[in-house]
Amino acid sequence: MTDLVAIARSFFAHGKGILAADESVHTATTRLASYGISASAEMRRQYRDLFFGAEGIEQYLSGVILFPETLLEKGSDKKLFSRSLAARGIVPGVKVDLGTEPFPSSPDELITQGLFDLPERLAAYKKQGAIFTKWRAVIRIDGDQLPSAQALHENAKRLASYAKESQIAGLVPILEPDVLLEGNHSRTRARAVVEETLEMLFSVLDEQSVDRASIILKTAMALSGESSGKKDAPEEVAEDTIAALLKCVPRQIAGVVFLSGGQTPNQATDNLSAICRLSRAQEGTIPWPLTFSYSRALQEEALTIWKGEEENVVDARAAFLARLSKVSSAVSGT
Ligand code: 5MM
Repeated sequence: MTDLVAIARSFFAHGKGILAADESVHTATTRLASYGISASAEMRRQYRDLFFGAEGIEQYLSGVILFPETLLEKGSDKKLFSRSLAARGIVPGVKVDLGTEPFPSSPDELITQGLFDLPERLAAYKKQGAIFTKWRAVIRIDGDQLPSAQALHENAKRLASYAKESQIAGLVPILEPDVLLEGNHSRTRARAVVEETLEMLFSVLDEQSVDRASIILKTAMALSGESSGKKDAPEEVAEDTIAALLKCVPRQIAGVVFLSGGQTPNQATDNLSAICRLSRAQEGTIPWPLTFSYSRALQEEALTIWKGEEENVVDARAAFLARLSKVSSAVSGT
């Protein structure tokens, strides 16, 4: 277990964080299409290569979350992505959930699948070079109706079972209960749901005796819903997010990473900067290291430039590195 703790802590090296490049085939197809790029397996490989092949990413990235197919693919340097990342000191991991399905007792809510053959898949991913794993649960807010306690409980049980299996397999688990930005809720409501979600999660993790020291929490920030018409000040986001974490997250976990959740790259950077600033100002009271694990907020600007064209790769990579530099500065305060 000691090795897992050391690996989990290594993600929080000064100014570094995690790139979430684990879009499923469905999400990658939709995302590429939204930038006018028609998706295929080869185009998805080039999409990964755009980011992983950018020179200097190791200054900013401690880890990359891959989709399983990417573990078996090679970059334009003809090396396996997982090996070339590891050679640059960037730890490769893999998304191991199998996406969501409607929760039978509350069909407007989603439950994450993938426990059935998880031990076998974990063993295979480990052989293929994965050092850590990630499982995402999706939590929808709808007024005071959703999330239901039953859906929160079921998702928490599955996150806990996944975390336990991942630790048994010798792979650091990243637990991602993603409280969605979709909706017209207030920031206060989002904070209350983040708290309810995390309280449920950590109580179930304890029931299932999951080792706390080697888990990483990947959480949403406390933000007003995207159709609420409200734009939160970064300081407000920071205050509510830190308060929710302090109330619900045990001090022993290895660290907390944030998802961007559909915020613009600038919002995700500014909010993270305010969160980390507040954390530094409250030195001694915030027990865990904090950093980013963004997908959209890191990749969006580069995708706009790339358009799936080889001739745009250099400029797209420059935009990616510029955003990485800003997000890294947000974490380190430099
Ligand atoms: C990259 O998207 C990940 C996989 O999502 P799907 O299962 O829907 O394809 C997702 O888990 C991602 O790691 C997180 O949502 C963080 O990404 P954002 O864009 O919210 O930072």
